[in-house]
Amino acid sequence: MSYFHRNECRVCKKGDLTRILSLGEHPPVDNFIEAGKEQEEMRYPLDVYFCNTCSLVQLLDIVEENELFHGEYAYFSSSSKPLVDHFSKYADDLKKRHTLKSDDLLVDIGSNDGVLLQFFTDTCRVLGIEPSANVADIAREKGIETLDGFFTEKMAKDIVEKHGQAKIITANNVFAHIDDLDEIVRGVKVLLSDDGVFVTESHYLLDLIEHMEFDTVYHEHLCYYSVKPLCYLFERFDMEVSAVERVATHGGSIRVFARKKMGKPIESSVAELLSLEEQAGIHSLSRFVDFQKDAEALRDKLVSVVRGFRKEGKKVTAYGAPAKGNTLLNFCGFTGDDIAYVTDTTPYKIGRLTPGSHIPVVSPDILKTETPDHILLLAWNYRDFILDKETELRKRGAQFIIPIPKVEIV
Ligand code: DWN
Ligand code: ZN
Repeated sequence: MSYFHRNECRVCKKGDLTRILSLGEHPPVDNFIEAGKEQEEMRYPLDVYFCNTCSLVQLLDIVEENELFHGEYAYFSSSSKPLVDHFSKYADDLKKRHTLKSDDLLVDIGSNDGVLLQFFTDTCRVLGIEPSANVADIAREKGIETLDGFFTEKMAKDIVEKHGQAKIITANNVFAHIDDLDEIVRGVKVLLSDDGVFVTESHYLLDLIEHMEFDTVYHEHLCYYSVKPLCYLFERFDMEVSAVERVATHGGSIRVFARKKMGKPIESSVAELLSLEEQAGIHSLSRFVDFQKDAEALRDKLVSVVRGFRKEGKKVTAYGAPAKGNTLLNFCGFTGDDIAYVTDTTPYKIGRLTPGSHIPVVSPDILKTETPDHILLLAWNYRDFILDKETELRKRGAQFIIPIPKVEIV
């Protein structure tokens, strides 16, 4: 298992970079392990940098992608109902924005278990691209043609030869995971029709910094996008950002529409969000000077709350085993002595241990009979849905600890 350190920004290729956050050494957050395999675990530096040229916030320690996305990838987008609902609405929004004919092709890069494409199978031709075979198989079971592997310019040429160019290409919670962005954008230019649109959705830097969502920092997430560096990137390929939308998913995300330059007008949403970013200061290094201190302060508060409860003999468990939850657990240094178990709805995760903290992941069924005193909500991005769903558990006396954007007990 290997990683390497990049010395230049992956968008502008300049080397004027400043480290703004260091979370220590962490194992890949989606590598849930079987008991007995704790010793095999590798840890890598988890440091975040700011590019003083194009303002891209990014990781420069890159874990080899087959170490992160492999035949046993643990993330199934359809494991969270709120996320399936999100992609259903996303599909409706896209259909409203872009009239699709039955012969049009929609390609989803990083299509996971077909969570978005499933809403287009009766509208147009669809094609998924997914490197994790175990997840891609679920999409195929839904009748969604899915190519194995990582998207490349060569794959784009092969797709055009066989299927023609695409009217829409999407990349959801994928475009932030790519080290060689140039390869992807070159491939998109080959695959996208001249009147087509490339739509990416990634968690949004403005939400991350304003709501202290530092747990969304992990090795899969190489970029923490704002509009400015994305405009810079597409400009380098004679493409343009034509529209942007903020969406609520994953603690706050940004949906970015890009296209080949054809002289068409740019939506006002782009200038509006660029100006909001400028006012919020996220194009300047100074906005990030307290990031490390603020993250450590939240960590120290959470550790003192959890260990305070444990000293009182209380039982503390966790709810949801999201990728970000593992960054938080490991940054806090929690182990099974602090958190007895983590419940999660993903069959693949149940029966395994969380990476680094080695806490058992169990089925939520346990909560039908057990009432922990306190439950750390690691999947805080589904807070309303979960607190509503667990009303009865809370009536039985369980209190939830919400870690982000600030530690609170509800
Ligand atoms: O980039 C990525 C982000 C955007 O999505 C991927 N690397 C992986 C994933 O990150 P995540 O694991 O933090 O995503 P979620 O959707 O916040 O994960 C939620 C977890 O909580 C899932 O494992 C399912 C689980 N869950 C649960 O146990 N009970 C979710 C809900 C809603 C529930 O009620
Ligand atoms: Zn840069």
